[in-house]
Amino acid sequence: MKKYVNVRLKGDKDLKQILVEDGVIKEIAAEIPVKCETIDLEGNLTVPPYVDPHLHLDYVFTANIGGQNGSGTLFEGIQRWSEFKEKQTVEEVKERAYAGIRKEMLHGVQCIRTHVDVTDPKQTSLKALLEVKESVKDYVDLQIVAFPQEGMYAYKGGDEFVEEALKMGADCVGAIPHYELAREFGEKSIHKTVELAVKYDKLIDVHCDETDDVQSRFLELLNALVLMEGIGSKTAASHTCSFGSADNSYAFRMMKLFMRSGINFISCPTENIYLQGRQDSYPKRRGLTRVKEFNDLGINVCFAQDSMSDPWYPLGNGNMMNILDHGIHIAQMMSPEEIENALDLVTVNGAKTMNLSESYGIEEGKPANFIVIDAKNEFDAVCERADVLASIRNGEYLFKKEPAKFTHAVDLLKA
Ligand code: 17E
Ligand code: FE2
Repeated sequence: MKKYVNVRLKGDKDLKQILVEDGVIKEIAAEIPVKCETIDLEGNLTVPPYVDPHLHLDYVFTANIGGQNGSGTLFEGIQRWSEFKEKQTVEEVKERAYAGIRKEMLHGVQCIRTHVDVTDPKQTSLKALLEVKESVKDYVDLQIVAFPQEGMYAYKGGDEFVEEALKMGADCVGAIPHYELAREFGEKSIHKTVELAVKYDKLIDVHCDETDDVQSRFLELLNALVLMEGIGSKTAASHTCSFGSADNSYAFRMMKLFMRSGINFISCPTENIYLQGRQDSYPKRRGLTRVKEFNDLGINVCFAQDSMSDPWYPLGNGNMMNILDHGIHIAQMMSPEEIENALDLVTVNGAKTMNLSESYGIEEGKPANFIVIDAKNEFDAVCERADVLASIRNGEYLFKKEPAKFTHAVDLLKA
């Protein structure tokens, strides 16, 4: 047994103590009179681990392998990747994926959903990520999306590769309707996605309408089908950039339907502000979906990293605070209440999207998984883009680090 003391939980005025037994939270209270090993969290903000619900671990650190993406568009990224992917080996994908996970882990992420490109007859990426998933399970919850990067129908046999991947152990059905060669094929891919999810009892995560084209409305069909099947809460619509360009009369009608289905939204703020708006002159669109409006309506929405140095996006380091910072700026979410709850966008909302709520959260009976942030309250955490000082999983440190210390000139500025 061990006891964490001086724990500052979200929304609590008073510090708490957390008692952990066999990696599980046994009790949370102001004072727990049990004699055991004691760990002092020094009043720092303690929240459930960061969640990155949308990342491409088979792509990480390939930015310069397939040649430069000169136009900076989604479509050139797909072209670059397509030229490169045949050459990779399972070992290489594993090595890159481990490096990507390690980066995220060291920023306090403990739950990752990775898309894995299955439009490949050799299934190199999938084989690698299935192995990786198993070997990292003590450190991160890893979900795998069977993602047909080059289309279910634009790529010959793409739909069959998705189905095969589900049989091999992928957790979620993926799709990319805006990349199919005609609208009808995009729609067909959405029908296929829902059909496969029902058949194999899997979650859904679609790269949906990742374009500025307001005519791209696959989200409407996806939402309608999962609503009718009653699996909205098991479904995520990633990106939905075009919905950020849709006009209000359409958007308001749709948002009512999103509330009915319980569908989840994943926005990738750094990625999409970089990739979208490329054919705009000025004014130039931001490429983000309606994050603020979803959040106001209680439609679940979360932020994700998407890329770490790949043909789509040259930067990215797994620091969810960086993603959050961009997201709340681009989505204009800075009311006192929005700042107070901002961390939800990279923690609990992501966990809900991943359907992890049973094992996620700082509550009695759940695994003792949490991170300690170098701040005394939510506002300072966000305003200072505060670092993660420790990540604790099943009651054990994944890492612990000392807060930054300043010397010399800063003494002159003492209050
Ligand atoms: N593939 C895709 O279709 N969209 C993206 N944003 C990335 C990969 C990173
Ligand atoms: Fe993506």
